[in-house]
Amino acid sequence: MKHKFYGGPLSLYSGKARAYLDWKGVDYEEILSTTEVYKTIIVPKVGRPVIPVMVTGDGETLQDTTLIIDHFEAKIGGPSVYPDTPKQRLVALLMEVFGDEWLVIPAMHYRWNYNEEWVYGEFGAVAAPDASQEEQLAIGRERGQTFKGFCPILGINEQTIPAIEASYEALLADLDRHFSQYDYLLGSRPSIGDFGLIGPLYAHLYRDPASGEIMKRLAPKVAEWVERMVDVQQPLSGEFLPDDEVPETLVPVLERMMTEQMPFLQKTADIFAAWARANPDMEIPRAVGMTDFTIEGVTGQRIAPPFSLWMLQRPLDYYRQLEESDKSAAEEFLSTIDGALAFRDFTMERPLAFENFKLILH
Ligand SMILES: N[C@@H](CCC(=O)N[C@@H](CS)C(=O)NCC(=O)O)C(=O)O
Repeated sequence: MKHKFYGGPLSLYSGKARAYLDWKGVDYEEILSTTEVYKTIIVPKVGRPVIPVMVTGDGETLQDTTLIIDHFEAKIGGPSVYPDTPKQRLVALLMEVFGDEWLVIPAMHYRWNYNEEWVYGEFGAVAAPDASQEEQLAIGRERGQTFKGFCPILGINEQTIPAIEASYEALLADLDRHFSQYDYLLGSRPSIGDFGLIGPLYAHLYRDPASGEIMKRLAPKVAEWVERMVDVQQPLSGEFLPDDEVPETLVPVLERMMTEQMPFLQKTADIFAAWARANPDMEIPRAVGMTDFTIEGVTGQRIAPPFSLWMLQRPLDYYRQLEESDKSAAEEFLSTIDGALAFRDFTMERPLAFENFKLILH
């Protein structure tokens, strides 16, 4: 049986997994996550309505793009999206966290504040592909409202929007400089970091028409990278740069992550530690409260999601288990990145695991 991939063209994380599956040369069938599919397949198998979901040829259900990717990395072998060398591997893992868990902010802002009506139509087209356009719009409006409703709790509001836009435009400029020299983050092969970034930078920030216009105008090289990522010409091709080189052009991108996202993640970890002490037997909720974040000097409040900590554990665990000489190479590299102390000295009292589609204390 062929692997079945349930997702949708407008979905951020579907874009991440699909780009990977295509690069890895996985033979799969993509099935639209219609209302019927949610009801008969996704919710019964995963326990909640979420995409993407992969049901492998062996009947195993995988949710979470990171687990889907790691499953095929282990099964297929061959060229990997995880570099072998310490600095590149660390940067790739960090960029995955940045794309997956932080760039959702500009992605959601531009989607809902620049493309709202168009997106309703898209939601409808996925939910009920056979319905009339009018019916699709009505269905899409209802379904899309839920997602639009996430904007305020993600920290998107009148005060923060100018800062979110300034930060996104600066990020585009940095990435445009990078992609004018390199095909992918770390050479001619995409890494797990590229797949983290492609989620927000494809579905919301390239494919949504008004967002795509902005990207193509401000950062044409980023738009070309998006096209390379989603329209794979040669699966399993390319190499990471030799000698564990991390291009200089990635430094400002890493610094943006370290100064915007990392302090927020530390606050989230502190709140989560207190929550876990107070609620030892409770199922871990999607958010453990609200906390501050600062972008371009503007401070807002957003939900503190424990899931982001599970993602951050990947680069943290990798960094902390490095053997001496690799560790010093990584440490020396981090010392050149403003704000990276927040990562190096990150404190997480309660490690997390993600099992059976749920976060649990480790
Ligand atoms: N970290 C997950 C996130 C999946 C996710 O949040 N998917 C979105 C659509 S792109 C969704 O279904 N959200 C609905 C929800 O989580 O309630 C992954 O990598 O798969």
